[in-house]
Amino acid sequence: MERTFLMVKPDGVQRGLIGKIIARLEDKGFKMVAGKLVQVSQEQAKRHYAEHEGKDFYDNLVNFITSGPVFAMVWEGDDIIALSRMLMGKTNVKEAQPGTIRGDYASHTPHNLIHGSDSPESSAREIANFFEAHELVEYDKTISPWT
Ligand code: IDP
Repeated sequence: MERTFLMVKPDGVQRGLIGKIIARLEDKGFKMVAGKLVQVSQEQAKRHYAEHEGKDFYDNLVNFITSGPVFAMVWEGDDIIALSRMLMGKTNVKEAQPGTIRGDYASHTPHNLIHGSDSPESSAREIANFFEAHELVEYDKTISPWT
């Protein structure tokens, strides 16, 4: 079972899309194990986007992600890192297919509504940047054999 860090970005929170985005992940059969509203600090944002430091969009990205609250989450499921990125759609909203979260709701990059980890290493690092271990809830869903 794999875990990933997923975050509704400030545009998604302001647009009232937290519920719709969570519904897509629940509908797919994944399990939320942690979730909270967070005002991201500059330091936390820089840690989160460290791989993009030096790129031309980096300053805008840090400003964007700290511009309002985000909804930070940890989700669990088989192959969830790859599968949740498929549900999210491509980074560039012009390439995000209809049927994906970004394809259906986002019309301007970098305002692409959702972040999702791209590897197990990023997932572990990103979860630790937002959550204490005790905030992750272990529980079973009786439906899990069917998903
Ligand atoms: P991802 O969010 O799909 O994993 P990344 O390449 O990790 O994509 O980029 C992180 C975020 O930075 C993107 O979601 C988007 O908000 C922003 N971003 C990425 N590339 C560009 C760009 O070329 N111009 C403006 N913003 C960008």
